Formats: sequence, structure tokens, C-alpha cells
Amino acid sequence: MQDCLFCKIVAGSIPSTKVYEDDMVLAFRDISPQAPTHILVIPKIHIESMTDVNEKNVGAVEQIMRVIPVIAKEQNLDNGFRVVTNVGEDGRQSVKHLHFHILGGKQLSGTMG
Ligand code: DGP
Repeated sequence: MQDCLFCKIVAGSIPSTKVYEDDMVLAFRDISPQAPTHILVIPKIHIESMTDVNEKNVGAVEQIMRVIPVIAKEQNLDNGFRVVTNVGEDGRQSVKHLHFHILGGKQLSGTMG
């Protein structure tokens, strides 16, 4: 998608600090970290949010689920971490390209909403 920030990161036209990449998935450090480790894991194909996951694109989401524990291990998040995906306005999704936040490196707050 031409005007999508994360599609531009996938294309390399906007730089990012990559921590993982394969043919379906890219993971990079969040520009505004909310925890000592804050990584975004995204499908390379444009999917707007969880609302838009379907039979055709679920393979990329499945690969993200495989990759998250691999990244967590590589980042030494052995004591635990949180995975969050924000959806739409009420979910306060600011970038309209599906992404999963991995947050860790400290004990996170107990509030979720
Ligand atoms: P969300 O609020 O769930 O849509 O999270 C979007 C995240 O994307 C937010 O934590 C900040 C991050 N972000 C926004 N712009 C950039 C960018 O240009 N580079 C990187 N690495 N992260 C970005």
C-alpha cells in the first residue's frame, strides 16, 4: 500500500532497526518504546488489522505466531513478556497495518485497559 508507513518500512524506504526477517514477516524496534524491549512484528503483506484477517492471508499471521517465541528467546525475554495488537479506534490503533507489539524486559503494569 503506497501510503502505509509499515509497508514503506517493509520496502526499506523508511529505515528501521530490524530484529527478525523472513519472506512473510518483519520485526523491528518500536520508535517510541514503552518497555525496555519493545518490538513490532508485522506481516510483509498489507493487512489493516485483525479485523481483516481471512482465509487468504491467515498464513502470514500464523507465521507471526511461530516467530514471536523465537524473537522472545533471542531477546532474552525468558522471564515473560506481553503481546498486544491494537485494533481500530477504540483499540487506539495508530498505524493501519497489522502489528503485534512484544513488550518485555521488566515486569509490566497489571492494567490492560
Ligand atoms: P499502535 O498504536 O498499536 O498502532 O502502534 C503503532 C506503533 O508504531 C507505536 O508504538 C509507535 C510505532 N511507530 C510509529 N511510527 C514508527 C516508525 O516510523 N518506526 C518505528 N520503528 N515505529 C514506529
